[in-house]
Amino acid sequence: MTHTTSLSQSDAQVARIISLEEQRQQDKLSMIPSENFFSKAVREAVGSVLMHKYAEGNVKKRYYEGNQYIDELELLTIERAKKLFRCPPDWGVNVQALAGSNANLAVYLALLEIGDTMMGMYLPDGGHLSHGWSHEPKGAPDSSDLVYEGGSAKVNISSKIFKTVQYKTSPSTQLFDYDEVERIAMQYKPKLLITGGTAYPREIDYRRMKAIARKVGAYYMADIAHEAGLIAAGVNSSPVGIADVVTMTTHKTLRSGRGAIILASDEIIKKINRAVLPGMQGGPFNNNIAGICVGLGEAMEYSFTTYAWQVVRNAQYLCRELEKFDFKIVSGGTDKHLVLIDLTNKAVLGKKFARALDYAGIVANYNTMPQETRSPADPSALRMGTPWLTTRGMKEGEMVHIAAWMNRVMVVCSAWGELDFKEFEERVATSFEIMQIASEVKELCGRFPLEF
Ligand code: DSN
Repeated sequence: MTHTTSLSQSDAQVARIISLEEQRQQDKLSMIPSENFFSKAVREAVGSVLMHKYAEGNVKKRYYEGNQYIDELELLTIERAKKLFRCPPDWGVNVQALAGSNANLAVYLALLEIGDTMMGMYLPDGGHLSHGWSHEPKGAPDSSDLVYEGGSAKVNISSKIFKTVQYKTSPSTQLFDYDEVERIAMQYKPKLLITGGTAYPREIDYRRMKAIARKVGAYYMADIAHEAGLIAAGVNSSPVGIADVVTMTTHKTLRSGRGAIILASDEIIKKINRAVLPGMQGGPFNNNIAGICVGLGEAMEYSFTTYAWQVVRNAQYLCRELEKFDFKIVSGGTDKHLVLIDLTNKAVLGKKFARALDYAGIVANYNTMPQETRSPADPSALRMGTPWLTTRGMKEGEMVHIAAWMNRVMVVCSAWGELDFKEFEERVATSFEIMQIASEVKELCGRFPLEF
């Protein structure tokens, strides 16, 4: 074996795993809203020789020699991000944070002192771990109050080093009650107000949030990880130029490989750059930055705007079709790529339904929901999304089939809703009807092949 031997010749075990994963992606409907399928160009850039180079520091201020081309790449990525997200002229960009949580932590380290208070969305309602999560070790948190102060079990590093307080969605609408968010902010006086998360299907009023932050003297950070591509395309509204800092991951709706981008005023971005390095990371992953750069280039094309509109249309159509089968959609619909289904009126809840759907070839994830009464390990809801299917070229007609298949899966497995998880899975795995649905799903996928 030499340095130039191909993977299939040098490591049959890893080659086999990759080939099986390719087949899985090809044959199933990937509907986890935070996933997408990247172009060959993005994947080529990520797999390139750029991964060999150390580039600690910022453009033209590196601690290692030989970074002429890495500088050029990082600068190009920054310029593309500024253009795509329509940054004000006095805003800067960081593309080095390795992932979304790192990006958020870098913002906290740049803007807060240890022990300061941050205020974000309540995790079970659809917030994100990195916005601060702690809870009492036993029992579900009290769901009657619209504010959550956390508990003694500090789960995320953000809650270990900062005080975290969280606002919930309104129990009647499952939407933000901005007056209530303002009341909570006035009471707790956070130094940082955060919006964004993983399962809020509606647009956020960024101007209102900024006004609340301003009123209490807080910075405002908008985490747009999920909807970054929709914002870039102008399909969702943008917090850029409104919030003090905007963070995002690049691999969800933005379809640009794995990584993160931080946008902020030049003054704030300087602090953030220092928080990323030397604050918490070493050398950036240049190959991932190249993937981001290529993805941003793709997102500037007209076809990406069409794609983003179709992502939302597909999600909205899916909601409509699911409602015909008495699936309850959290907040009554979606403005985005994601759909949260409240299964409390069904015989099978999120965890079992997600597993049954996977056997049927539809890959989603179980999720908590507003007013959740169950554990996050076995919650009431199912979260789905349309970014990947839309990349495959699927449209409204395919959503009709998907909703009907989902209903068939629910009808079949409802009879086993009371079984424990292991027994439930055994029934599902041997069900002729589920196998039949899986083969219909595979046939549909075959008509929208992925190019590996
Ligand atoms: N894991 C991501 C998601 O699925 O939404 C968030 O980090």
